[in-house]
Amino acid sequence: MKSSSLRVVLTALLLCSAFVAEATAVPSLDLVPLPRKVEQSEGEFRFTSATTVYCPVPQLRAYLADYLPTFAWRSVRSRVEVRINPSLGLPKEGYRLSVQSDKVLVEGADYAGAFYGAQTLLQLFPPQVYEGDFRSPCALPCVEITDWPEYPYRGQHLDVARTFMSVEEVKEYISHLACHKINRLHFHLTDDQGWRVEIASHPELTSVGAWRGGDSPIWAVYGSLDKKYGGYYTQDELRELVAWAAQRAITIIPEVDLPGHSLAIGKVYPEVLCPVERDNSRAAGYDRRNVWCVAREENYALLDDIFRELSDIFPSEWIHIGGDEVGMSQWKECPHCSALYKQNGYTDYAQLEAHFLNRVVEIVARYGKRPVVWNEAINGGNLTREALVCGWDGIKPCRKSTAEGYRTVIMPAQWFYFDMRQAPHEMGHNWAGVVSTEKCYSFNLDEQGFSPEQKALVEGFEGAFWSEIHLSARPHFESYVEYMTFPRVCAVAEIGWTPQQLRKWSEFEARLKGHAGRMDAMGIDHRSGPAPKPAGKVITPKMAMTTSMPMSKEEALGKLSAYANDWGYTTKRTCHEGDWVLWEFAQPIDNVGVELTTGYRHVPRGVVSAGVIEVSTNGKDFRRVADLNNGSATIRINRPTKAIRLRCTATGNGDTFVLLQYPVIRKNN
Ligand code: TNX
Repeated sequence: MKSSSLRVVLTALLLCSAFVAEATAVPSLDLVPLPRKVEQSEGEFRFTSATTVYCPVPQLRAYLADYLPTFAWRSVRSRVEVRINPSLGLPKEGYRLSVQSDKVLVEGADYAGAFYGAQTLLQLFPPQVYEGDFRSPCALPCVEITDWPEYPYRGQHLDVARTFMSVEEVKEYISHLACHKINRLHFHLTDDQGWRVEIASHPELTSVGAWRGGDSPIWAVYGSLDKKYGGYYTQDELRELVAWAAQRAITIIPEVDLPGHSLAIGKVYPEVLCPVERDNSRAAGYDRRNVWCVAREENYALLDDIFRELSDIFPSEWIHIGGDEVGMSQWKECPHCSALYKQNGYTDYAQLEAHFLNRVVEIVARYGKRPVVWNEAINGGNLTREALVCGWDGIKPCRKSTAEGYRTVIMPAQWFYFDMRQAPHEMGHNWAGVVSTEKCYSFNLDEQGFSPEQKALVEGFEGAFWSEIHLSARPHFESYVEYMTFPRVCAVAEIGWTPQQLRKWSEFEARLKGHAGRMDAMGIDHRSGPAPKPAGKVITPKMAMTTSMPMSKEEALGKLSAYANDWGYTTKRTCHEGDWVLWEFAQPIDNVGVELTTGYRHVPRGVVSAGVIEVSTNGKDFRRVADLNNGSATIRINRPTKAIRLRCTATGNGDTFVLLQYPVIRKNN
């Protein structure tokens, strides 16, 4: 064999062995999200206390120093370098990482690229690196990685309106997302239950609008029903968050949800709502109008103030202006809105919504911003194509939005809503089904019927954490938001980062096992292991359920008495003090636990907001055994019991109904 061909064979063998090594001998790196191109080879780079690191990007150096404090941060070139190199020829956010036995080099196409290269580098360390202050000597495996994201938008949504989170909590959340190469935080700052951003020109928005319950004009709902609850961010705090996120290559996109979901601002400035008379008797007198009047010209001046200040706080080129779930009956009843509707020749109130939003688009454009909207905003057909659309309400609206030429963030609830439960017997909503990590990871644009043209309009993906349940879960489940977010957001990160053809659930699942150690070290209380099983066998003893409240449906009480409707039934009005619900058993029940729920299971909405639970052994004399907590109580029955009664001790629950459920009765183990 000639020496040149020998070299070819040897090279081929070497390549082969490198390839085989990758498949078998070389340990899996468990990288999440999976980089585009990874070539592992034998050998390692030894990090010791004498290793120095050179990072000429001060912001990034400061970030890395929290993880790798022992290594001298030299201002001279070192064996380990992390830097920006715009002439790499890689797309935005791309990086190259090379670990050789004598040198480690991370080069990013831009700041984000260098940051992501550094993240992949950290994933090569033992998980303890995430505990901070990492000082042990260790070996990094030799590897060459070339990587860049498939999509420019890899987002996570956070609802701090229903449940407020402190600046420190949000910072921690952002830090955890950044380790997964998530680059957008969609910050849901306003909703019916609270206004959380300080607007200096309108201080009442937070002094009044950030609070619910107690003496607030915004009634309590979703937990904390017996006291005033809320909180908000000052502009200084928000600027601190923006800087924190920017250091982690995350852009915060603030959302002010308009023109619906505006009960809070409507309680502060009732004049922004349509001047319509409503019958509020079903809600014990509480006015629940929550939609901006489109025809009131002063409203746009107020919105100008709001978006001027917001634009100054948030450097993001995008601002989310809402557009979901608008109660349009208020416009139909409003003389001014219906006149405007006629004057424009509209045939659908969705056109009036777009009319309103187009005016808001003009306002944000004045401050150099581009609009993001929820998918309903395009239903009228007249919303500017400038808008970026968040497709949440199923896959159809995502297809519609891309078919109509809108750039779209894909986040249909059935795959991307992290307020849905992760297994059947866990906490969480279920209106969009069970959303396991596998379900989320399985999302595939091709399988969902997107054409190449439609795919080209996909900006990226986003997980959503809505927080109706967060507040009531927190007292007994401090880390609820982490548990609901991780590891599902790891799946979103990979869907957005890694090309579809490189993604495979079984491999992701295996990598996730290794990655779990990193999340542990980060202090994330992520979900893992098998789903919990319910405790105790459920029994359905014969009973009759009655109530003082009028039911919406004739058959309701019969069905509930037969344990027949898992969703519950609504009453015709909210609860009043003195209302009662009674469960009478044909044979006394004993040695059981009884879960009594008013409102949605897992979500304290439509609840009896305050009440007591009483039990009776003879069906006549009752003894108080518990107070309702967020509309629910679990009691232990240890003697033969004929009847259980719920007695309501307050009027109103912020809603127009109470949702009644049958009791869940479990045999004591
Ligand atoms: C629908 S998603 C909503 C939210 C709720 C969520 C609960 C969207 C744009 N609107 O207001 O929090 O469902 O899953």
